[in-house]
Order: sequence, then C-alpha cells, then structure tokens
Amino acid sequence: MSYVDEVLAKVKEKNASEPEFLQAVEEVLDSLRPVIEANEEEYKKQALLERLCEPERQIKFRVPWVDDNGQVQVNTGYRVQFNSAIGPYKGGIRLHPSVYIGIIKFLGFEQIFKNSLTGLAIGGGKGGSDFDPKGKSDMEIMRFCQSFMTELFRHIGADTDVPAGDIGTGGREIGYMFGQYKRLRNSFEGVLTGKGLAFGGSLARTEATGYGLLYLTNEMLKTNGIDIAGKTICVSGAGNVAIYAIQKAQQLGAKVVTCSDSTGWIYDKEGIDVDLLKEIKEVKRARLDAYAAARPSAEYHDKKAEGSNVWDIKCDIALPCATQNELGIDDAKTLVANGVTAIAEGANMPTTLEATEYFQKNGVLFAPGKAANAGGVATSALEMSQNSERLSWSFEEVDQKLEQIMVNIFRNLDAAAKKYGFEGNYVVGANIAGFEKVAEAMLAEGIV
Ligand code: NDP
Ligand code: 2IT
Repeated sequence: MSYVDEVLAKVKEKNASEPEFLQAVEEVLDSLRPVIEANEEEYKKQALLERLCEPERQIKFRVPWVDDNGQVQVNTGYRVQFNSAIGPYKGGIRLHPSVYIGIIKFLGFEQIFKNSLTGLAIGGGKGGSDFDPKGKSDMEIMRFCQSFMTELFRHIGADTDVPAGDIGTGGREIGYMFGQYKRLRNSFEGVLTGKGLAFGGSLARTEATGYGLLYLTNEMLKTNGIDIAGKTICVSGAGNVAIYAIQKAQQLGAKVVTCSDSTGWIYDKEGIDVDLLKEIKEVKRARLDAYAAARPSAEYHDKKAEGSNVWDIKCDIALPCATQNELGIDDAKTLVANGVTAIAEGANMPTTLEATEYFQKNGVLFAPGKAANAGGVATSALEMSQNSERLSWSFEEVDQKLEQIMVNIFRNLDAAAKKYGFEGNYVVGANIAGFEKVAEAMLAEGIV
C-alpha cells in the first residue's frame, strides 16, 4: 500500500464520524500523490502526512448566554488551531446550527493550503459555534459574542491566532468580539480581521472574497482564451461572498442572473440588482422573497416546494458561494448539459467530489475554493500588516494588491499542475502549490 493510502486509511478510521473532514482530506491527499511519491521515504519517516492531518490543538468550550426573555441558552464553541508552520493560525468563525467539530476541522484543514497559496505568512485555523444567528436581536447577538470571546480570548492573539468572519459572522459580530477581547486583555491589537474601519479594519476587506473570486476566475478564463464580458453567470448564496462576487462580475461586463439563500432562490432575467440585494440582506436582514416583491423582472423559487435550485438555469459560468456540498452530481449534469464552461468556488468545498470529477471529465474549467476564495483571507493578512504598522491603506491600494495576489495564485497553481503532468487540473495544481511551502516549513521546524 502506498504511503498516501496508508494515511488515508488511518485518517478514515480515526475520524469516521466526520464526513466533511474526510472529504477534504481525501481530495487533498489524492492530489498530492505525485509529490509524495517523489519523496515517499523521507515523508513517511517524518510522518509528515499524519502530522498534517492532525490539528495542533482543538479547543471546545461552553458558551452560555441570556436571551431577551431572561432564559439562559447554551451553545458549543470551537477553535481548531490546525497548522502554524508558516504563520499564526488564521481563519474565520462560523456561526450556524450545522456546526460540529467535523465542519470546523474540514474548514481548518482547507485553510492551511489556502493560506499558503496567498504567499503570505499565515497558518491554518477555524472556529465557530452551533449558535443560530437567525431571528436573534442585536442584544442577543452581542451577549452571545461576548460569552464566546470570554473563553476564546485566552487562546488567541495577534501573533498566535487571528480569527475573522465566515457564515453567520460579519462586521457586527466581529465588532462585539473585538470589544470583549480588548476589555478582557486591556490591549488594543489586531487580534481579529474584518474589523470596522473606525477601529483597525481594512478598506476592501468586505468586498475581498467576492472580488478576489472574480479576479481569479477572469485570469483562468483569459489563460484559456475566454472573455468574461457578455457571459451569463449563475451565483448561489446571498451573503458576503455572493454579493461582492455579483458586483465584480457585473463590473467586468458579465450578466449575473441568480442568487439564493437557505430557503429559496431568485432568477432575474435582467441581471441581479446589487443595490437592492444589499439593502435586503445587509440592512434589513430579510429573506430573498423580498427581492422578487420589489423587482418585476425577478422570479422567486421556493427550494423545498419545487426541489429546484440555481443550477437549473442555463449559464456559461457557475459560482457556488453559499456552503459545502451545495452542488452535487445531478446539478453538475444539468450544468454540463446546458453548456457551462467554468466553475469557480466562492464557498468552501461547495462541490461534491463526484461533481468535481464530472466537470473535469467534461472539459469544464474548475477552480477549487482554496484558490478561488483565498482573496478574503489574503486581505485579512493585509489588514494584519496595516495593524502592525499602524497605518491604513487606500481602497485602491488594497484592491490592487488583492488582484495581484489572485493572479499570482492562478499562475502558481497552473504552473504546479503542468510541472507534475496534470495540465489544466487546477484542483491538483492548487493542492500541490499550497502543500509545498507548508511541507518545507514543517520539515525545517523539526518534530513539533
Ligand atoms: P454569509 O453568512 O454572509 O452568507 C451565507 C449565504 O449562504 C447565505 O445566503 C445563506 O443563506 C447561505 N447558506 C448558508 N448556509 C446554508 C445552508 N446550510 N444551506 C443553504 N444555504 C446556506 O457567509 P459568507 O458569504 O461569508 O460565506 C459563504 C461561503 O463562503 C462559506 O462557505 C464560507 O466558508 C466561504 N468563505 C467566506 C469567506 C469570507 O471572507 N466571508 C472567505 C472564503 C470563503 P441564509 O442567509 O438563508 O442562511
Ligand atoms: O474561509 C475563509 O477563508 C474565511 N472565512 C476568511 C478567513 C479570514 O481569516 O479572513
């Protein structure tokens, strides 16, 4: 049995109840075969892959808080500090009822390679809670965030571990968490990213993941002789990533005709009105049916009632920007039958392994999330740089750096794929390009 298969078998046995983590590990280790085989003896002796798949530290804690009726509620908090070989742990905090250790581990594992791909000095981590922010008042959100930070603060720091946003955690939540951290530590430091502009946040961080997704997609298309202008795009999600992906796609001359949330989706034949979408999602925090009610060109579809989703709409480019495993094999078949030419993942692991393989077999360009959505964490690292030098850069300066980082990521993964004989396989390219620096650092730092 090869070293990769040996480790895969061990990881499966040890983490049998964590399917999302196993899915992420399987994709990465499978891609790494050519690199591992070239160094098999040394990597095996050093147990490099076993160490890579075992988090350096996992923290699980109680988060008690009081709701508006005076009732005490209890949630579970997590922080997985996965790998610090190339920099302090860095990664978001997810607040969603589906959160359990397997979700945080899959996200933390992906983050190791994503952060390495940015070319910046950030290690991999992720955190979260099974808390559901939907329907909660501002004060309930604040009390939850304060209680969450009352435990988390002792494990993080500007040079140790720097959390940020993810599903359910945006500017409001980061503000409350930052305030509580500062109070507990009596220290004003860059311990979180995605902060408000008044207290150390970076211009363009809000837009960064969505904009970065389009910068990388555009570079992938250009490399393959395709012009994004005039193309029809389907986006899923209606959160931070989706909104700014739609905005940048439109700036590049494409037409985005869909978006979705957990209950339903919109088909707008005239193209999504981003200002209206922002008003509904960022200001009113309402459901998407409000979008259709305000826009005659839009149709609202109820996901459960119809069993349909955005992937049923014919498009040239599909950008899944909601959540893991939201695009399965049936969706992939529909998209291919409708002539899709490119997929780029704004979300983390939104495409199942089977669907990914189907796209690749059918010649569809496929940019994996750890490369395509790295603009968010890259700009978080730029926020850390600004905090360290106590300066703020202009929007244009941050945006230009972001674009350059995304173009470099694409060129690096394209080159890595070619170097190992997998030209055009951007999944293999991204995993190898992300792995190389982490492996070099882990070997140089000894058995730790
Ligand atoms: P938001 O919370 O802002 O938005 C998430 C969107 O996805 C919402 O429209 C939400 O609908 C929908 N969604 C969430 N969970 C589910 C679910 N289980 N089923 C169906 N729809 C769902 O999160 P982000 O936009 O920040 O994150 C979206 C994705 O991008 C995630 O995979 C995240 O990990 C990834 N990502 C985020 C980055 C960032 O900087 N924020 C950076 C890199 C990746 P509803 O409102 O109804 O719940
Ligand atoms: O998945 C991700 O890369 C994020 N949620 C952003 C992490 C960060 O530290 O900005």
